[in-house]
Amino acid sequence: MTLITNHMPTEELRALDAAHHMHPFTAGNELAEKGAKVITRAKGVFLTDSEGNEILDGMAGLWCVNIGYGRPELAEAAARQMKELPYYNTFFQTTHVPAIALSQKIAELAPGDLNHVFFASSGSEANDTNIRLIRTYWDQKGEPDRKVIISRKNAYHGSSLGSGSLGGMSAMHAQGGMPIPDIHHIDQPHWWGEGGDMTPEEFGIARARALEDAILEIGPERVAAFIGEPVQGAGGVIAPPGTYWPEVQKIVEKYGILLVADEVICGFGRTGSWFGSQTLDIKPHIMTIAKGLSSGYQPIGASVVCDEVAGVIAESEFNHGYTYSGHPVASAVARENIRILEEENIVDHVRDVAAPALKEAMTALTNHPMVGEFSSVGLMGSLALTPDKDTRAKFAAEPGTVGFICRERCFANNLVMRHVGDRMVVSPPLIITADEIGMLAERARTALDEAFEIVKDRGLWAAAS
Ligand code: PXG
Repeated sequence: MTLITNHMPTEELRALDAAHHMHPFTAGNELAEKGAKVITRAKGVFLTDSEGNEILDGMAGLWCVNIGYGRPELAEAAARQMKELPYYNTFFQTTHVPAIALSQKIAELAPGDLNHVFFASSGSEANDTNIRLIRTYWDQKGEPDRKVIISRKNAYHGSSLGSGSLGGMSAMHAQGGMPIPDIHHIDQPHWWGEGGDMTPEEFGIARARALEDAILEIGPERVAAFIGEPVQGAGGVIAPPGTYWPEVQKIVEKYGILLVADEVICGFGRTGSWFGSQTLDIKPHIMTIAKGLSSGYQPIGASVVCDEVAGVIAESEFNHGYTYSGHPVASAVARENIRILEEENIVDHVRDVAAPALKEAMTALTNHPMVGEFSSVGLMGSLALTPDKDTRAKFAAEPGTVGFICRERCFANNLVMRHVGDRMVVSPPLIITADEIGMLAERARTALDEAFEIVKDRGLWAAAS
């Protein structure tokens, strides 16, 4: 038997990884040749890799480690719960204290009458739950024709068949038979990339009206719901113009359809409020949560449901659930995570300290020749890379070529920033200090300088015609 530990040489770990481990969203052969970066430990906002590098994690893992790495309280909560009751289910008329305590707390924090929680182990599962909840709701209301869920191109709602179909990622739809029927995608409110000559305000209204156009085209009696991330995350941190959500809200109300806010990234403080819906003044009937719910320390997600929808669903048996719905250890860890977020006023820290500091430090990068804008809401933001700031031009090269070069230079400078096409996204742990934000921006500038040289050397400094 091979005992595999942190102390093994990196090359051996990489070889074993390449031999046996299939990575998500990765070209396997390419990675096998290059070798994966092996992360061995983490504390606060810093990761350590197997070569001893200290890397500033500008992505909070995958947008999820809100309270930062290495909080022993969460480990203790997990150990305590594992000793007392490591597992029991919530099917067939049973329950347990961790699920009760967590659902009560979520209901207390969630806006409006979002008082009911259906647990899952991820955001994807929670969005699959939502599809079935929404369609079952309309069935039970006597409107079984209302099946169509409207979403947006370039949305991300997960990777399972249902949630991936809700999402609007064309590269995902190209594989494995997505989207499932009765999901309709409208254009996204991405002014920088698609706004043309309109002002952001005009464009926000226009893209909201695309929802009304779609409802009318499909037939209002067939439309069940609209789903959107308050601020699109995986799509490149697309903060919609201020006019967008108020207009969407009006349209949703006019046609009496359900509104789902996918808060998987925005929830639990990321935007400077507990939920993105509060920051953007959205009134959803259902919220999807995951990630920051446990700061990623345990896999857990949920659908948070309003009184009306939960009341209708409760009228008969809802034939849906996961073995790990409300898993006691995940629930106990999530509850402890929320205690820390509350007691350490981390959401206020985002709003009052970290978000303004990030905006200032990253906006200063817009004097770099390659950076067109920095757009952010709270502690999620993105830099637009462009060969021509005035026209917001795209690069002539395949989208993402320049972004990838920039991401590689970030890595080389011990900074994790992800690229989405040619936008560089940032979403650090919420506990990041002003000094650490300064370090983040400094490393980003060095990476941009190095990437700029490479871009010029390779003849990529050219706008698409
Ligand atoms: N909704 C949203 C808004 C998300 O961002 C999901 C649902 C799915 O959650 P799970 O827990 O099933 O992954 C997500 C996940 C990236 C990246 O690199 C983003 C996500 C996941 C993985 C990678 O941007 N978002």
